[in-house]
Amino acid sequence: MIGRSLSNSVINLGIQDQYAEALNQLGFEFEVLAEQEGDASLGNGGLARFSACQMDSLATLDYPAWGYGLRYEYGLFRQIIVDGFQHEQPDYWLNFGNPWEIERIHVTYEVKFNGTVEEVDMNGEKVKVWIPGETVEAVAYDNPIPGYGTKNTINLRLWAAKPSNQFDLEAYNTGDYINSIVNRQNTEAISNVLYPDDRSHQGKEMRLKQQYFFVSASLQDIIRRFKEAHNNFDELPEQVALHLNDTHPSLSIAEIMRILVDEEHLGWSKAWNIVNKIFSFTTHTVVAEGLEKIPVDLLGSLLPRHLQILYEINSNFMEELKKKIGLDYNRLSRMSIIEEGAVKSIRMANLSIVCSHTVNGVSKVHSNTLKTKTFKDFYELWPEKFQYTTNGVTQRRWIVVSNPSLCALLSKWLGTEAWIRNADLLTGLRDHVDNTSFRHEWKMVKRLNKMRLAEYIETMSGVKVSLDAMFDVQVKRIHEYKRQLLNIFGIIHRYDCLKNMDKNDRRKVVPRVCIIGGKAAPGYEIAKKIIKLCHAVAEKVNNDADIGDLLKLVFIPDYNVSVAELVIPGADLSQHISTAGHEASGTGSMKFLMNGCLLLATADGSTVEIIEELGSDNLFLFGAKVEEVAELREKGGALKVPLQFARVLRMVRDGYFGDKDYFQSLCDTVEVGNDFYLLGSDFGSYLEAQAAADKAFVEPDKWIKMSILSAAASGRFSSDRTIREYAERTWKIDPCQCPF
Ligand code: TH1
Repeated sequence: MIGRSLSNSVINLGIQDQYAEALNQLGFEFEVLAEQEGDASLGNGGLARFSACQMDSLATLDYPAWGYGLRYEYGLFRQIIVDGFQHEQPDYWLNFGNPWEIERIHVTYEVKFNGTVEEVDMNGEKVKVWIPGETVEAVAYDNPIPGYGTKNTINLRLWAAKPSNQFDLEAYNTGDYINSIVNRQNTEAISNVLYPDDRSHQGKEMRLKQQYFFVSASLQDIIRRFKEAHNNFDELPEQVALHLNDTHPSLSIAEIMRILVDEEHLGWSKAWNIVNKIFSFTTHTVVAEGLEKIPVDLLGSLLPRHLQILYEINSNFMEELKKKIGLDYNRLSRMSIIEEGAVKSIRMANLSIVCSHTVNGVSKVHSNTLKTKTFKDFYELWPEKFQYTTNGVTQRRWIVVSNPSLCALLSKWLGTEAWIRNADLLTGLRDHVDNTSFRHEWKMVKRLNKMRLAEYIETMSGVKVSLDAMFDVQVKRIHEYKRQLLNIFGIIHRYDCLKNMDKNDRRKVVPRVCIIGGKAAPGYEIAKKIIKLCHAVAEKVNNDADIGDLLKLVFIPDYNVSVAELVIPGADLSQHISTAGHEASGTGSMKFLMNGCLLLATADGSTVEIIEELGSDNLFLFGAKVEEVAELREKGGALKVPLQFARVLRMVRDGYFGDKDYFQSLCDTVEVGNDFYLLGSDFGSYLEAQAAADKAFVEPDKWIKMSILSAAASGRFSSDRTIREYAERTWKIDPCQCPF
């Protein structure tokens, strides 16, 4: 999820001024031109954006790395809002061409599907041969990723599917010309569209095809490069580190075994010894239900040889495991790569753990959950495999590109631009926190960014907002666990209080502009209802002349990377309020932190580490802790819920915001006894945290100090730190500078 590339590229190449000057001479303004560029949205949310940040850091830190992915013709859908409802529109982002990519018409590989496996005799030895039924061609499109302050530029290679010439031959033989052309279109469809589901896996055939297509082309590319310099595979583990970014590419384990055993004839145990030294794996999810599973039937018909290989890996693993733990059948079945049951499936996470030398979590809390719950059995077996590397974000995009005025201010007061390559230097801001002119300049920068955001809000939604109000932002994918509903309930409560307040009391109230943005997966009904409720509440509140500027609610449509670049610098407060134990890491909070935005958050995911850096006095913390959640859930119907929560719920149920019937099922999800994400039990402390934020906001000096300290604490959350940890601990690679 790269977003736009122009600004980032000229900044990283260090030619920003010259480029702007050259454009000027041609009669164009850089800022205006940059906004014409469309976003590359080839992923869903945090996972995909994290990959983009990692690529930027890999390039900047001179690591010899490649990124691989799919060149979807349709990226993540565009969200439009009609009558408060989300509608999805195709993102045909290649319509005007993509100036950043280089088509490598000669870098193509055949990817095969379906067919049968036959056993043939080869020099007296029985070997398995896969006779595929369908062949597709993968064509490479290279997207250069320039590092900052280095000549090093790395490559993001994206694969597009093209029909293979084999079709033409078949058509010629059978004379079925028209059908062969239709088939061609089916094969091209493989890289057509990104699945818009964030975290839900439906066992769709096309998605599996996409995964294998991506894996097969990438591995052929990697092995071809390796073979150019080596005539056997002994050195593969020293020369190649393959990182599985979640389980989506984990079919590569079976694929590389197939290549080494069937095509390179290495023999199983030799191949296995190589394979289990080259893979490392990061899991980005928390709950077991979120883990990817592929139905055996589906896999068997699409990739028959791979299914055999997976069975063999599993059977060897089960044998080894029995030797270690004995005949504990429950545990054996929990750890098996194959899940027996109504739908027999491959557990991709188990596969990845068994075959990787390292299993990474994305934050401290997440890693603890992996060790004590999700993958407890595996942790007990291989404690040394489990590590954590906390996520990060690149300050090049999230400060330098998106907040030029803050960038200038930081360089001025730190006396250097070195923080752009070394974010730890941001701690130097702490030295100036009591300096009044620094604080004043800091405040001006925030105001400028708020102005930019206010203009955008007015253009997008027609709502005029006051710059004196606190800009309170929650932008991320819409999910029940992320609890946008808690935010909306808080806003309803605020509105209700304002309505019941006399004029004198109202004068003391801190005006708020509540900003919510994010996409719901097209099939996720509850998430879509949350978006509608947000609009229904906004409609009522924003048109209430009696309330005026005291409260506004705006939904920012089509949240994507470039919208984030505008929204994040303009936020005073941002919300990261997932039910504790559900957000593996969360990276949005790090971007806000870097931009001097205060956080209102639960102790979940990376927030726990942000607190370690920042101190709990400098953010607004609330809600149940990870270790309390299970007990609260057990209480069920006996759980204590504040009266205010019941009142807000009643208002929605009674149709105070219209669409009474439509919202009932949404209300059911948080009704006492059914409130899995614990909105009710966290509501009281949520309101307290909100009140504390209001109180701090009316003391500008205090607020600005907290804002400066937030940015000063953000260095640890640079993806440069993340990548360095991966390079040193997991991949064991050294920087490798461009020699000329
Ligand atoms: C996200 C996690 O939810 C988030 O907490 C984390 O910061 C981010 O990954 C980066 O580590 C995930 N997004 C997805 C998307 C899919 C499947 C699993 C995850 S986990 C499609």
